[in-house]
Amino acid sequence: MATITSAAVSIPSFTGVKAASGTTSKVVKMSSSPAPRLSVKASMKDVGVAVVATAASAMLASNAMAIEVLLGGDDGSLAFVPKNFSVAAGEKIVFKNNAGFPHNIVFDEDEIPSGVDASKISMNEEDLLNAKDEVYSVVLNEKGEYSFYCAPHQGAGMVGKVTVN
Ligand SMILES: [Cu+2]
Repeated sequence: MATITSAAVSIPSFTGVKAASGTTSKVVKMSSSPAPRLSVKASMKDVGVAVVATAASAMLASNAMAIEVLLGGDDGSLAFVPKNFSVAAGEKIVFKNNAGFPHNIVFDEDEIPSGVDASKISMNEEDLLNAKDEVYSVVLNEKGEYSFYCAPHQGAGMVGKVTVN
């Protein structure tokens, strides 16, 4: 009787993907199809590999769950869209330059959970996203409420709040 051990179907090294994304990495584009195209001529042996690859890409897809926040409204408003939202702990937040830039994202050190270092999740106040669709992404792991603002437009009301559940 053949038995399949869990080791035979385990997929190593994917936990590394999340760790590598870090807390303040700039992401250029997220691919919606992480799995390479599989050849139709695949041999039986390759088919086994393909099944594992499919499971792996499904895992990647769930790890890659992210919320997108636009910087600047389509109507030209200097705002985060949405400006108030919730994410799960560990979910990626992708801030995307849309209109009225340059923008940046700075977390308010007095309005984030205690123990979280604002400088590790913020852009430098001097750094700006200057081009359309340029993104800044961040992963928040501590639950709680975080207030943030765009340094150039804080006075114009470009502020936001995210609740991490
Ligand atoms: Cu701004």
